[in-house]
Amino acid sequence: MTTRYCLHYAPDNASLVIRLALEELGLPYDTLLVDRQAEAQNGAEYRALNPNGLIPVLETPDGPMFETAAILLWLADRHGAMAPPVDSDQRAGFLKWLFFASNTLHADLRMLFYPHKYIGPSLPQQQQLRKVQRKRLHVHLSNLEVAAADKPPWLSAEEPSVLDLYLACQLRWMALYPLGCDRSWMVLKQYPRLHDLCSKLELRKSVQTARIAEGLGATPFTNPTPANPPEGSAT
Ligand SMILES: N[C@@H](CCC(=O)N[C@@H](CS)C(=O)NCC(=O)O)C(=O)O
Repeated sequence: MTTRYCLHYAPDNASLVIRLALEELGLPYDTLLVDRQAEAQNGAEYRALNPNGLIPVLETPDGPMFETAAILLWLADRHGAMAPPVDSDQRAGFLKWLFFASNTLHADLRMLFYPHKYIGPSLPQQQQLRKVQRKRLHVHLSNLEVAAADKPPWLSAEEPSVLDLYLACQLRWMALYPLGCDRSWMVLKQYPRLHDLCSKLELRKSVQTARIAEGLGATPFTNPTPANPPEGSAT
């Protein structure tokens, strides 16, 4: 029997990466909206699935999973696609950048989006943290751009890897959030190989499906506009 997954999601949240992976893998799934306006991610029901109160959660036959990269790797391994297999000579390169995307890039992005959670309520301090984070993110993207130059099959290749999806979504969020803040610092074309990856992904059916489901606009990665979802809200 084919497993039917259940994705706890909010539009344009990290759950978008998992939706894209499920679509690419052609797996059956249902979605359950996490109402961010009501802070449902902090409610007892949601914390029973993810005690950290973070979106996404994917319900699997092995129990609820959280942490975007863990879910991506699990799906790729379980379904034998979108990542180099364990015995491949490409596995090491793929894993190191996947972990980087999760524990450094995404973690740094969170500080840009939620500075109060890291440095407290002082606005000047939050501004300072954001300034530092923007510089860090530029360095990270420059390093990824260099890694992409070698054209590894798990980065910017014709067939997307779970890492490609994760990076494209993070590039989108960097260019869009936080709404109402200066975002001119992020110009994707400064990173032509990452731009190329985003352009290629935008042609995929998975992206078109997610665009409609989450109201992401015509060019969600190369020229993102704020989400206008049919249900729920991004923040
Ligand atoms: N490390 C987590 C981060 C997930 C994350 O930052 N989720 C955001 C939505 S994009 C969230 O739940 N934000 C709500 C909050 O921080 O209260 C992962 O990789 O899944």
